[in-house]
Order: sequence, then structure tokens, then C-alpha cells
Amino acid sequence: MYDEINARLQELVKKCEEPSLQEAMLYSVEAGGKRLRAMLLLGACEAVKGNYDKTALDFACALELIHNYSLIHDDLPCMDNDDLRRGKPTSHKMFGEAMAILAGDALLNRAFETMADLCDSQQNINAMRTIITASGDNGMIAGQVQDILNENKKINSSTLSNIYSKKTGKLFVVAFKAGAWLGGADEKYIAAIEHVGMRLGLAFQILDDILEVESTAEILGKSTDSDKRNKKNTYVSVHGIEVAKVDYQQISAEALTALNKLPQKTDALCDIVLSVIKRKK
Ligand code: GRG
Repeated sequence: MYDEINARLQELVKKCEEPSLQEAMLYSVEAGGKRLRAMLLLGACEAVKGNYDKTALDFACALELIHNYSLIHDDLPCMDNDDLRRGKPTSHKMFGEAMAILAGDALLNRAFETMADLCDSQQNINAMRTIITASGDNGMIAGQVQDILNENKKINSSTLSNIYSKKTGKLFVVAFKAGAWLGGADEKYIAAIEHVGMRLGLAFQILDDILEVESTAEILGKSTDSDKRNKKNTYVSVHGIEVAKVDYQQISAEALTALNKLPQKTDALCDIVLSVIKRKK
């Protein structure tokens, strides 16, 4: 699954005919992402209909392209101002800000074009629509906006939940939903799998916050990172590390319970969900 996703992502990005833009797009897409969202989409599709086809693979890649665009833009000096992503220089550090913005834009558009090429059935249109909505102005982008507006402010847990459910949660939820649509699931199944996605997305983000705090050696060496930590709202800054760890255990358990209740699931889907919950970095 992982290799198939990588191979197709490369083909899709190589459709770009502008060499310097293609180079910047490929740099991010080939930088070693875990492909969690794409694998969840394929796993959900397989759980419903027993397999996934080339159409589902393209939708999975479209979601991964959107995720990669969001990371490039999130790293920009005007947003999170990060120098490193996946252990490598961020896109703007490698190619400059203008090219990084354009590479992100181009990845997003490649995602839309990839999905549009497949919109020949109602279920594919549903899958495309749900992905566009999740990543759009009432989804991931809204979460990013709320995160920026709340920088340097003390926020409560409900504001943080709202930010997380949109900023990170939406792409997790939509991986499950779109995969299930493509597998031919009914509304009842979609609602059940959506719940798995919501709990898993939150567990993923809390774990991310815990892991960031725990990688102290890396963090303490960089004054810019400690400056950034002061203004960033995270699950750990709002609730404290101990509560974050307890909540993480509980919310991951809820994700697994919801997963186990699904009328159709496969070992592959369960393994992907577990890999999200158990990841170490
Ligand atoms: C710029 C519109 C816009 C949105 C950005 C998702 C997001 C919104 C920002 C990401 C900020 C961030 C790094 C949050 C931590 C959780 C997270 C999304 C980590 C990266 O996801 P992984 O671990 O990434 O799945 P890989 O590298 O495996 O692809």
C-alpha cells in the first residue's frame, strides 16, 4: 500500500511540466511522509468492499497531496516559520518563499484535478466533495485561521478542541469517510467510521504534542523553537503533560472501541489505526 501510494504520487506530481516547480513539488512529496491519511482512506475502502482499486488510490494520493501542501504552507515564515520538516530543510528554505507557496498551490490543484478526472459516479463525487470540504474554509483552513488568531492568547479546552478538530482532525475524518464512500458504504456506516476518524485524529494530535514536549534534547538546543513554544497553544500547554497523557490513552481507547464496533473492518485497517496510535515520532 505504502509503495503504491508513493509510486502514484510521483506520477501525479510529474505531470507538472514546469521543471523548477516540479522539483519543489517532488521535494516535499518525496521527503518521507508516513502516508497515514492515504493509507487510512485505502484501508477504509478495503474494509467496505474487500479491496481498493486505482480510483481509490488516486483519491488517497489526492488527500496526501493536500496534506503536503498544508505542511509546506504551515512551515512558511508567515505561519509557523519552521526550518525543518521531516528532518530536512523546509520547502521555503530550499527553494525560497515564492516557490514554496507556488509548490503548495500546485499540489492542491493537482489534487483537485486528480479527483475531478474521476468524477463519473455519484459515489466518486461524494468522495471528492467530502475531501474538498474537509480541507477548505470551514475545515482545515478554518482550523489554521483559528490557531493563528489565538497565538499568544490563553485559550480554554473547548477552543483548543475546535481548532484541533478542524486543523488536524478534518483530514483524518475525511480519510475514513472518503474511503468508505468509494467502497460503496451506506450513510450508517459512514457515520460510524466518521466517529473512528474523529477520535483517532484527536489522539494523533495529542500524541504529536506529547512527543514534541518529550523530544527535549532537540528542542532545548534551539532558541527559536522555545520562543515559538511560548506562543503556541497545544494540548500540553492547555491541559498539562499528565492530563494530556491520560486523555491520550482514553481517546485512543475510544478510537479502538469505535473501530471494533464497525460492522465491516479488516486487519489491514486495524493495523493502520494502531500504527497511528502507537507512533513514536
Ligand atoms: C496551511 C492551510 C494550512 C493548513 C495547515 C495541518 C496543518 C494545517 C498544519 C500542520 C501543523 C502540524 C505540523 C501539526 C501537527 C500534526 C501534524 C499534522 C503533523 C504532520 O502529520 P504527519 O505526521 O506528517 O502525518 P507526515 O510527515 O508523516 O506526512
